[in-house]
Amino acid sequence: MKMAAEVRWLTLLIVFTIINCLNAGEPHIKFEYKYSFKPPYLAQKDGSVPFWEYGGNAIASSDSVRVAPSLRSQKGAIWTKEPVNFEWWNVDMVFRVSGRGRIGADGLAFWYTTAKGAYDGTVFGSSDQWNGLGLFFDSFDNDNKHNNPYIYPIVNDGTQMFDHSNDGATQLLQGCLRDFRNKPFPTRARIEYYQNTLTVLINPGLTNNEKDLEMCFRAENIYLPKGGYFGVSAATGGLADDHDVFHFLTSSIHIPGQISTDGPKVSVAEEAKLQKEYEDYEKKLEQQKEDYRKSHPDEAGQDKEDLEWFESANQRELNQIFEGQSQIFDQVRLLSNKLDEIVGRQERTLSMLSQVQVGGGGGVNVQGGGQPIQMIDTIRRQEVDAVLANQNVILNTARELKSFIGDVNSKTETILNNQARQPTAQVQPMGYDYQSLISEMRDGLNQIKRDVSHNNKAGGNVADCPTGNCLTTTMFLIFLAMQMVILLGYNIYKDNKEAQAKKFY
Ligand SMILES: [Ca+2]
Ligand SMILES: [Ca+2]
Repeated sequence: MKMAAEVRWLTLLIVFTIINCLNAGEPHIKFEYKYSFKPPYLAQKDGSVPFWEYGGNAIASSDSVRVAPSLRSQKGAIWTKEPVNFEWWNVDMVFRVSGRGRIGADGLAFWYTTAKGAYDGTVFGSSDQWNGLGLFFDSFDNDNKHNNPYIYPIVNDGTQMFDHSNDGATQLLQGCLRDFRNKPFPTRARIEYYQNTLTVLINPGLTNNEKDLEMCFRAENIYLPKGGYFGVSAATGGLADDHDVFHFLTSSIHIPGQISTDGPKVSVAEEAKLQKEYEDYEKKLEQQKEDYRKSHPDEAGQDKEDLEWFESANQRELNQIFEGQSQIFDQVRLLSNKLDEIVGRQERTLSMLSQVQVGGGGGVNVQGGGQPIQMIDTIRRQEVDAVLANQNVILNTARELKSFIGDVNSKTETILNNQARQPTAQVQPMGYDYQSLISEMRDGLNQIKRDVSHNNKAGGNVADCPTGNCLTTTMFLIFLAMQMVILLGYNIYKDNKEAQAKKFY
C-alpha cells in the first residue's frame, strides 16, 4: 500500500511538472488600454482622446480619428502620451483610406519611435530621421513603378532621411503590394513585434471578417529601442484621401514565466491604481454623456433622425452591395475549397482505377496499404458493344425470317386460291394408279425375267425344250409388247371417259 501511494504522488508530481512546462511555453498577452483607442466615445466632449495627443490637421470624433482629411496638403498625427513599459507588443489597427480620386495620396504611417514625432512633418505627416520603426501604407506611386499602394517597414536609427522619391525602395526591409484604398470594409493590420521578429498581417478590406488576415511580411532580427511611443500620422498632397483610424488596440506580449518572476507586490499595487483610474474615467464619461443629454434633449434625437434618413437614401444601398460582395467572396472561397476537394477525390479515384487496370482487372485487388478492396463486377464497354451487335444480328435475322414467312404466306395463299379454283384432289389418285400400275408391271417383268433365267438354266437349250410349253425370247417380247399396247389403250380410254365426265361439273 505504501509503495502504491508513493507511485501515485510521483505520477501527480510529473503531471504538474508537465502542465507547468506547457503553461510556460505560451507567451502571456495583456491588453494595454493606455496605448489604445476605440469607438464609441473615442474622443471626449472636449475633443481629447484619453492617453493620446494629436495635432496638425488631425480631427478626433467619437467614432474615429481623421488623421488627415481629404483636402490638399494636409498633415496630422496622433501620439501616445506615455512611452511603453513593455518590450514586446502587438497592435491591431483598423483604418480606412478613401477618396474620390482613382488614385490618392500620400498615405498613412504607423510609428514606434523613441520620441514623439512632429504633427506636420515631411514623412507621411511626421518627422524624418526617426529612431525606431516606421510602417508605411504608401498610397501614392512617387517612383512611377506601378507598385502602389504598398505596405513596407523602415527601421531607422535616427540618422537616415526617408527616400521619398523612391517610395523608400532603397531603405525598406520587406513589403507587400495591397490595394487598401476605397474598399467596402475598413483595412485591418496586425503588427506584432515579439522576440526581435516583426510580423505584419493584413486584411485590405474586402471582407468584414476579423480573422481574414493574410501575411504581408515577416522580418527577423529587428532590434527596436525600448520605451518607445506609438503614433499614427498621415498626409495628403496634390491628391487627397481621408485617412481615418477607428481602432488602435495594443497588447503587451510577455515571454513565458516573465510575469510570475516579476515582483508581484508592484503589479498588485499598480493594478489597483489602474483599476481606480479606469473606474474614474468611466464615471466621468457617463457624467459627461448625461450632461449632454440634459442640455440638448432635442438635438440628440434630431441628429440621429437625420443620420438615419441620410443612410436610407444612399448609404444603405451601398452597404447592401458591399455586404452582397462580401457574401459572394465567401461563397467563391467556399466553392474553391469544394472544387479542390473534388479534384482531390477525382485524382484518388483515377489512381485507384489505374491500379486496378495494372492488376489485370481481377475481382479482388490489394492496395499498397495492404487493405483488400472488393471490386464491383461492372459491365465493360466492349461487352456492351458485343451485346448490341448481337441484338442487331438477331433483329436482322428476325426481319429476314419475317419477309421469308411473308413470302411463304403469300405463296401459300396463291396455292390455296389456285387449289380452290382447280381442285387437285383427283390428280393424286390418278398418279397413284399410274405408280401402282408401273410398280405392278415392274414386278411382273421381274417375275418373268426370273422365270426365263430359271428355264434357261434348267433347259440349257431351246431345242431340248418340250413342244407346246416351250417359250422363246421372241415370243416373250411379242407378248410383252401386246400387253403394253393393251394397257396404254385402256388408260387412254379411261382418260377420255374422265374428261367427258368433267364437262358436266
Ligand atoms: Ca509614395
Ligand atoms: Ca512606387
